[in-house]
Amino acid sequence: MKEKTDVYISGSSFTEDEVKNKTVIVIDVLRAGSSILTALNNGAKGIIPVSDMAEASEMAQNLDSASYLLCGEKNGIKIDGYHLGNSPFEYEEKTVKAKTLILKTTNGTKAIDRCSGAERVLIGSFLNLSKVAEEVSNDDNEMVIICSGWRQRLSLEDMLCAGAILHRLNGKKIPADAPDGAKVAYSLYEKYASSILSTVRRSNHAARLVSLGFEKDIDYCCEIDRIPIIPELKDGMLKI
Ligand code: 3SL
Repeated sequence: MKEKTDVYISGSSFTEDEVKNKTVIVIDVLRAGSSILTALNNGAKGIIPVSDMAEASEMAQNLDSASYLLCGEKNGIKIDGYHLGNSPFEYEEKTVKAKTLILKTTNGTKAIDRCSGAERVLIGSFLNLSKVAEEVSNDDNEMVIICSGWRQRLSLEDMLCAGAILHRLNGKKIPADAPDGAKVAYSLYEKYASSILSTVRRSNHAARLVSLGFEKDIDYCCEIDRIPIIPELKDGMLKI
C-alpha cells in the first residue's frame, strides 16, 4: 500500500532527511529523466548524475577519455565543450553504447543528487510509467515522488507524471488521508489523463523547448511505456 506517498514539487522542496531510508522516484519528464531512460535503453553502461560543471570535470578526470561522454545542458542548450546536450534524440545506440555518461542538467540531475541518502532512487517518466509503478508496488519501503520542476518551481509535466504513477498505484480513489502533494498530483492527472500530450505541450517548459527548436522532444517524452526499464542509482551511478 502506498497511501502515504508524498509528492514534492521541485528538486529543492524537500530536505535530505525527508527521503532518508525511503524509495524515491525522481521525475524530470522534460527532459533529463527521458534522456536517461533513452541512453540506458540504448546501451550506455551507466550515467553519473552531477549537480554542476565543476563536479562533471572532476568525475571526467578519473575516467579513461575513451570510456566516457560529458553530457548536459545550461538553459536547455548543450554546454560548450561537452559531447552531448540533453535531447533524448542525441542518445543513440551508436553514440552511447558501452559508454559511461556524466550528466549535468539544470534541475533533474540536481534533484537526483539530493536524494543520495535514500534507500533506493529510481527514475520515473511517462516513458516507463507502468514499469516504475509496478516496481514500487512490490517495494515495502516508504515512498516519495520528487518532481524536479524548474528552478525551485513546479513544472506541470512532472506533477502530471507523478499523478499518473499514483493513479496506477491507488486505482480510482486516492485515500482521504493522503498527503496534499499526492492529492494535487492525482487530481491533476484525473483532469488531464486523456490529453497528456496536448496538456504538456501547453506547459511553460514545453514553450521554452519549442523556442529552442526542441519541439519533437516533447512528443517523444510524452510517449507512455515506450521504454519499460527502471534506472536505479547504485554507488552514484544510474544503471538498469
Ligand atoms: O532541468 C533539467 O534537468 C533539464 O531536463 C532541462 S532541459 O529540458 O534540458 O532544458
